[in-house]
Amino acid sequence: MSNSVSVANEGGVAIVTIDNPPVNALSFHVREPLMQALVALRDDASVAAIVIACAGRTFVAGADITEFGKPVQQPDLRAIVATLEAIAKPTVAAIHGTALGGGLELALGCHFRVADQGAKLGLPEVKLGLLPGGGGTVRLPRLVGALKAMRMIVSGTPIGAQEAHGTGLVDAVFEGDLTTHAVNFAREIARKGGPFTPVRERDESLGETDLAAFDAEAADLARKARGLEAPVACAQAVRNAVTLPFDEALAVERALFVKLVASDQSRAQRHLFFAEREAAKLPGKDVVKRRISRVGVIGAGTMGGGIAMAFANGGHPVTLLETSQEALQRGLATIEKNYAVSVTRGSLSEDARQQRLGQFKGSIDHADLGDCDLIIEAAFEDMAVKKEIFGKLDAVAKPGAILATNTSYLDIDEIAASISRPQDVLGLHFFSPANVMKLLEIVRAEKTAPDALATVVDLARRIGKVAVVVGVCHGFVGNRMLAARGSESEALLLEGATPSQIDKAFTDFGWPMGPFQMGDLAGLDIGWRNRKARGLTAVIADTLCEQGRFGQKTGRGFYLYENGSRTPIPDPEVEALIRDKAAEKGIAPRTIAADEIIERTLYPLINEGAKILEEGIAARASDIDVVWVNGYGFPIGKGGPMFWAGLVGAGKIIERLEYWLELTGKDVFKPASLLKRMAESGSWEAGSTA
Ligand code: 3H9
Repeated sequence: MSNSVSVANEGGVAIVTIDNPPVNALSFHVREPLMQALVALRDDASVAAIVIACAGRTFVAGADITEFGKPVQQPDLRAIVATLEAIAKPTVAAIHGTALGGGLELALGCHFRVADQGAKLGLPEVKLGLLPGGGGTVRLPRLVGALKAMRMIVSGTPIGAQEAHGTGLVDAVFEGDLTTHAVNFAREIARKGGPFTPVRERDESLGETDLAAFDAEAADLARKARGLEAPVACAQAVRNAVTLPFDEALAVERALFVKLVASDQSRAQRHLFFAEREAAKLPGKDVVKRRISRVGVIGAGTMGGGIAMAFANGGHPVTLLETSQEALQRGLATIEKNYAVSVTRGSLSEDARQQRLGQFKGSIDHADLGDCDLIIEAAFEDMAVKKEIFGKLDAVAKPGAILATNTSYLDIDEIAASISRPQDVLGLHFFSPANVMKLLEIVRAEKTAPDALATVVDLARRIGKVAVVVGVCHGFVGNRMLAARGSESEALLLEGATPSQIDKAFTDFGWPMGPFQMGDLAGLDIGWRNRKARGLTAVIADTLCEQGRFGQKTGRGFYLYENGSRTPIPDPEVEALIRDKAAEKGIAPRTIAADEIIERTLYPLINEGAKILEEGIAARASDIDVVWVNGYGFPIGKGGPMFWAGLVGAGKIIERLEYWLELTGKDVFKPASLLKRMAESGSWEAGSTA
């Protein structure tokens, strides 16, 4: 056989082992020998049963995503599953690790599935803008029922082995050596004798489908999909499994898959899949990482508390430091409350709550940070405050401890230069709420040691964060680009758009919310303070803040919020204020189309991204996409600002930027030279310096 597929015969049970590291994806070099092996075993009289198993850390985790968009090399997965399903002797999939996508579809081609107790099974294609294209939408409902199948396929979330057993997806769950158990299982089944019913013929649970309930839930899911095509196609395909004959439903699934795989949305989502993995890669892979056990967090406010929870959730003991017992107790009480809410909601078990709370140690003495391997300060955003804290850390932290600041804007090189160990200093810019938001900007300062950087990149991944390494500049990648967007949002207000018109243009584009809803949620006072510190103004937002309108927390901001509700209500007072300010500036209001709102706000943002790349603040255009999708809600179906710029065309973006530059004279519209090179070469690569 080939290196990727091998066959052994254990007393009449054939074991077909797939070995294609790292995740046993069904690449062409696996499919070809797998098909040959199945055909040979089908016709081999010495074989009474067949087990399909995998070497390494997991069962097949899916089709090979790198092959999408290229001509399909036969045999494809569908042909393999059809061949497998037609074998008259019993076939058993032995699942450990993750049976995902095409991997689970392969297992659904078997008569039986057995799983290791730690295994996970799912069809996550929707996360790549696809639907399962190897028969998953038609076979899974036949085992677990249509409603459960739709939920699994539309969410893409895998289920554990025990749950899979309960739903009928898995026939047995084992502890210990899975292949041995699977062989014994197969032998026993073969001994009892057939006929063995393939999944395609098992439609007992389909008859129970309540189509009205199914359609109601599908409609709700479609609404939540916010313009994404894949979740809608997934639900449609599962419905077909109920209403159409098997082969017809399979043919429609195929047609939908072919359409989606060629769509911009799926291309965007596949781009993001690889971008997130690429972002975690640093040059000089072999650097020895530092050991991180205890983590210190300075500041028990919203940010510090969230950061502390993120590490406790990741299994790290945490020392939480405050300036007074009172502030410390307040911070710890909030953490306790947050965990209690998770238990009430059912997302955390009582055991896990106690275990996590057990990780915390509170203190008001810097000396207690002496046994921490990583210390993150999340104190007030002020250079003098930060320098004072770092001075204290310099005195108490153990040698080799990594000293991090959670600053959103400040110059980390300046902080590092103020202490005796700049090589240990870096930025860890978490996004609020830090225990929930996935993005972490890791800021490499001028003197940060490579091993310190590699350590936090690795650590971030282990606590479930999506990490992007960025360089030092005001606002790093995310907030610097946000500022470029923000100044134009305000300008559009003065020219005649209302906050709700602008926000609607954003949500229609696919954002979860627009800039003004976002500002009200985050608190307008944050940006106000930051602008004042830098001598900047934003006339509307500043006036709202002067009136005490800080957003949701004060019940009033760009919108009104009644009785603690989070639903924004347009406020005539704010609209009058905008008109007054515009009149003061001599700006006559005009009607502004949604297209203009998008290009005036997003093209400057992309332009700033190009400048960031040019300066080497981000290493890759795809890193910027990862920041925007995971930290700011950029629509995944558009792949992030830089990917989307490629779809729109850099030439068109430059043309529009130049138009607005001529009209307004503003710097944000001055096209970056990298944007011009992108227009010529079609690639951001040309200017990437890091
Ligand atoms: C599908 O199956 C369609 C079918 O329905 C129809 C077909 C007709 N292909 O994530 P990791 C690479 S769609 C190619 O860091 P982990 C990944 O890029 C597919 N490459 O590991 C990385 O490469 P590198 C449905 C893949 O342990 C390396 O493997 N399946 C694939 O944290 C390690 O990955 C999915 O969507 C792939 N399918 O997590 C599952 N998968 O080292 C996608 C991974 O060069 N995969 N790579 O950066 C995953 O969710 C995670 O990789 C997994 C392991 C949970 C399996």
